[in-house]
Amino acid sequence: MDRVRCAQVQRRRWLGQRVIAYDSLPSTNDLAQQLARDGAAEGTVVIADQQTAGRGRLNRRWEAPPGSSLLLSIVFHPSAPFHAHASRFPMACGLGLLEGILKVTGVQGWLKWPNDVVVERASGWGKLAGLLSEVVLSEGEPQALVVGMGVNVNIAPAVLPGLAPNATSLLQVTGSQVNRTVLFEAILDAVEQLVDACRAGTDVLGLWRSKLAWIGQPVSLFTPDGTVQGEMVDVDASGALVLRLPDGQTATFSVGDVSLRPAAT
Ligand code: BT5
Repeated sequence: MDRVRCAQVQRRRWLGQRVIAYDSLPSTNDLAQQLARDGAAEGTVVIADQQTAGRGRLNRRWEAPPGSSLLLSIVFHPSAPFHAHASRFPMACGLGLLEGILKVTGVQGWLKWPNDVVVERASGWGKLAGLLSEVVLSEGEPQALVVGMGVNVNIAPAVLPGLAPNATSLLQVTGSQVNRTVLFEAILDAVEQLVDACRAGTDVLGLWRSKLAWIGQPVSLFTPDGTVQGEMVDVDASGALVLRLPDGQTATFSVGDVSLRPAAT
């Protein structure tokens, strides 16, 4: 198994100046949250070759065979007003993932709202990566933001269906092994530049929207309150999903899972 060779990753600026690497951890997001509570600087990165309790949103599982993936979490300290800035950093991370993957492998991914990375395959859309953004609270106030990324890099095609029905990997898409150290560095570079741009006043919402899959298409949205069918019209200024419902009205959703629906014939 190749290792992610963090010592070879040249970090000149703030993101990844401190990289804490483990063979195995319960969840990189849990450790990054703990470090953020203990005062870890912005740009601290936690990375592991294996997670024993990797999490997705809504406490779902994130599974990856040891040494096959990039499993990492980044600590951010968004400036005040916290939520205005914090809403853009996960977008910057999603865009940085797309950019790093494209640069190293030539694979053009898309973002699936709210922040998965998907690719189009002959057999349909496949999920290549997922992001998990969590706010770290201190006495009820937001103190830091942790963004976790799980990227399926060298997962053998035969293993993928056991992870999730639509899981894919860079190995499956490209047919070759990808050097995880090189990909790690490219993703950090791209995220660093995008977050710098946010801090300098650029709103990444427009770019993020331009990379969203399925705008204008019929989708199903699975929410904690049930399933909604509609056309994916847009995202609003906060990044929430705007659907046109069958009665012609639009409705906005901030939580849920989207899946593409075949157009009615
Ligand atoms: C996500 O959640 O997609 C966010 C995943 C974030 C994982 C990273 S790894 C580093 C950091 N530390 C953590 O503990 N987590 C973060 P969600 O949209 O809820 O998707 C979860 C669903 O994806 C599961 O219910 C499965 O169906 C599916 N799934 C699990 N493992 C997968 C994989 N390797 N590839 C594709 N799909 C997967």
